[in-house]
Amino acid sequence: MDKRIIVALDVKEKKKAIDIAESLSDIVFAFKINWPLVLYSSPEVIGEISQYGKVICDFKVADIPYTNSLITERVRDLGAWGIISHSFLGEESLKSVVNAAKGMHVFSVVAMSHPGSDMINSNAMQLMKLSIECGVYGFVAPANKIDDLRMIRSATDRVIISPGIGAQGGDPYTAVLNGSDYLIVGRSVYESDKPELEVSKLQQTAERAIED
Ligand code: U5P
Repeated sequence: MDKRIIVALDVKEKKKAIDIAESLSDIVFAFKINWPLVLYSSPEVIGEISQYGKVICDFKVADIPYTNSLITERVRDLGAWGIISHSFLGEESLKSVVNAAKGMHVFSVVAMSHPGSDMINSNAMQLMKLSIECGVYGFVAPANKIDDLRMIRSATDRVIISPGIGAQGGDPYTAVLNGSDYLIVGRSVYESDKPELEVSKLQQTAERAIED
């Protein structure tokens, strides 16, 4: 069975991030790096974590096309497998990310998991249409907002990666059943005494949902 878990490494200590990545390298689909880890260490952490698996940079790129290109090129050169971009900035901005990615996998945010995300989530269909036209590889859609997730799944066959499990209330079984391909999990894993056990349990739950 394919690996289904993406671990978000939102920790402040680089050593902790690397230790967790090393211990989970055989059982996760990928690692997700967000601004906190980069800002507490250095951009080179992208390459260092890449030694233990695919790295998706969750930088939610959201700027003018030229700046987006500079960010995306640098992320690719540092060794990332994927990058997460916002889509609400419009076609030119998102296209600049896709073009600069040159083979790196671009995921577009079309809905979010936090309270108050209605402003973006209510425009998810329009953002998806634009993202598909721009040639994104996949989407970020919330695991804890099942109506939004289901609607997004119904509009695409592309890959959906979903945060919002555990600490944000989402249930992994329900998320996979309603369209998530990969579950993004941060605190439930890196705050656990046994991150490997936590990932294994999530993986088993995802497999059960796929079989059902
Ligand atoms: N993330 C969300 N929701 C979104 C998009 C991204 O939680 O809609 C990111 C967070 O920034 C964090 C991870 O890096 O996914 C979720 O972590 P946790 O809530 O599992 O600790």
